[in-house]
Amino acid sequence: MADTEVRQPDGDVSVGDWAAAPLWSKIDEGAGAPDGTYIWCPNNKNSIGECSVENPSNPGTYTQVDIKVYARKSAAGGNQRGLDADIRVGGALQGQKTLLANLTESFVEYTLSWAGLSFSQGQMNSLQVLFISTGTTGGRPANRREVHIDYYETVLIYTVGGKGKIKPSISIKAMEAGFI
Ligand SMILES: [Ca+2]
Repeated sequence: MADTEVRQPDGDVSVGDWAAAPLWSKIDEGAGAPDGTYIWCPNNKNSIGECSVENPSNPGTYTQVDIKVYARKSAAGGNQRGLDADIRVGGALQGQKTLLANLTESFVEYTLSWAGLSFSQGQMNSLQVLFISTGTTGGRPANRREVHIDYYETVLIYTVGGKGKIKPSISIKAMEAGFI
């Protein structure tokens, strides 16, 4: 049985062309509570920013990382502007994914998952999240659009006891409830 733990950005690793530093404190409030302060990538650049994430507080084996990112582009129409994301654990990127190739002008929460992981609590202390603006940056100035992020939440999925073992007390409860 898996549990979840929500963690927030807690430091800047690489600002890139994103503004305004510090980035992490503007995107750390979590899903369901956008505070209106956002970071942005300028309308003439695509760039990668990276933040560290709060350490997990539970021992166990971390098998999946989900992210929830609240993003938009600065105005309707104009250039196609998108956002990709990646996560890094122990210095290793886990595979870049696309949130959306062309963001809307309204903030929307996008989710992505990295499944099939197997990291200890200690290894997950090194978790970092990346935000990668994509799309068109040139053309007529009137068509250029910034990429905005209001929050970037991380949901860590872990199993207590490691290796996916189910604690006896939990499995008995599951049997009683008819789940097994
Ligand atoms: Ca914010």
